[in-house]
Amino acid sequence: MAAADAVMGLLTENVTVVTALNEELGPPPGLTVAAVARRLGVAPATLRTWDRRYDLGPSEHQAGSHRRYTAADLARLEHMRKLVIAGVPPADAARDARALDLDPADLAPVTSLFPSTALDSSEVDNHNRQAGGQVVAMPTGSAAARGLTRAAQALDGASCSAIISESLERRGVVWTWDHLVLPVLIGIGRRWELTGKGIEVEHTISEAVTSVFSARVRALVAPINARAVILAGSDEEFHSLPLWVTAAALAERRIAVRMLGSRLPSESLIHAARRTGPAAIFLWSQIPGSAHAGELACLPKSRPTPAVFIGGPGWVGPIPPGIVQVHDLTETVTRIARALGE
Ligand code: B12
Repeated sequence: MAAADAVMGLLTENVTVVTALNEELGPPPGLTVAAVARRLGVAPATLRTWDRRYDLGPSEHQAGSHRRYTAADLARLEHMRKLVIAGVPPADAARDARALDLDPADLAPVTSLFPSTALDSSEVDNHNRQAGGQVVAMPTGSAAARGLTRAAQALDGASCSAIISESLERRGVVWTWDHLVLPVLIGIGRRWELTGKGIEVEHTISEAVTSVFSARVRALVAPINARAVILAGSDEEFHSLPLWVTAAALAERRIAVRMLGSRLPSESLIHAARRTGPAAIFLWSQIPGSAHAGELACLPKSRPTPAVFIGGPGWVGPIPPGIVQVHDLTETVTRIARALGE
């Protein structure tokens, strides 16, 4: 009897969910603005603008009800979003999206496109406002930087990686970091600082940056350095992107590194330095006050003595003699290469 009650309870619950879903979907076929916004990762206001300005709105219309997006509308909007993320001006992207030759047979039925965890339109607006994501003003930098910001805000890691990879192919590691990735990271960090929201956006871009730059590092064959170069983050330091970009920039010069990652305890650093006898050590600390430069005085004095570089805003205290603070990627890579005799 108890089991039967439980089954009845579940059934009732399911009916409620399905009813809510059907209400959200409205009379099929058709998706609401909220549903499409959620699927594309853009604000509903953006969809309304695209409708008004570029005639990319919902084509389903039934008297007395809100207009609904069809699967074809959604395909055009997805195309539009991809092009905008890739840096194509919105008017051109919209022209391209409107001209798409779509075969209805290739499109998924609209009812299969909606996730079961539906939010209503006010919830989506609210979610977007809070997400530190979709409603952030775009940076005024290059089209690629705007595209990268949009892709990160849409939690679209694949597009982030594609944009970064394309820039790497064309302009190399240093340019890509200084002019594409860094401004976007700083913008995203500012957003978090102002709202306390958007860690998921930080994670999306961080994963993309790490995977693209680390792939560069792995692709290095026949490095020119015989002696090791150690890269590591200070104890309790989570930020690792500057380490990966440094490794990738060195790989571009055919210099291999021993990447020891973020949060390396001091004893482990000392141990690693003893074991590998490096020519250079580069340590990153991001969070201000989190790393004490004075503690580095206890690094082993192997012969020949390694060149020790520290970078990032996290270091405090007097810097022991022989340790050099570096201030940007170019300086870091140049000094490490010099320490290797390059
Ligand atoms: C991505 C990111 C994360 C990711 C890190 C992922 C990863 N694998 O690295 C995650 C989500 C884990 C994270 C966590 C945190 N983060 Co965070 N994060 C960032 C973000 C967006 C980018 C970090 C980064 O790589 N920056 C690139 C560096 C190089 O930027 P920069 O130091 O500003 O660059 C200057 C110089 O260092 C120099 N420079 C530039 N490039 C290079 C390269 C080299 C080699 C050298 C030597 C110098 C150099 O030029 C710049 C001059 O303006 C920054 C925003 C920002 N402005 O950096 C916040 C930021 C660093 N994070 C911040 C904070 C507070 C945190 C957290 C404490 C809370 C949180 N947001 O979750 C935690 C905990 C971290 C911890 N305990 O260590 C704050 C730090 C504020 C402060 N002044 O204390 C920042 C600045 C955000 C902000 N605007 O408030 N974060």
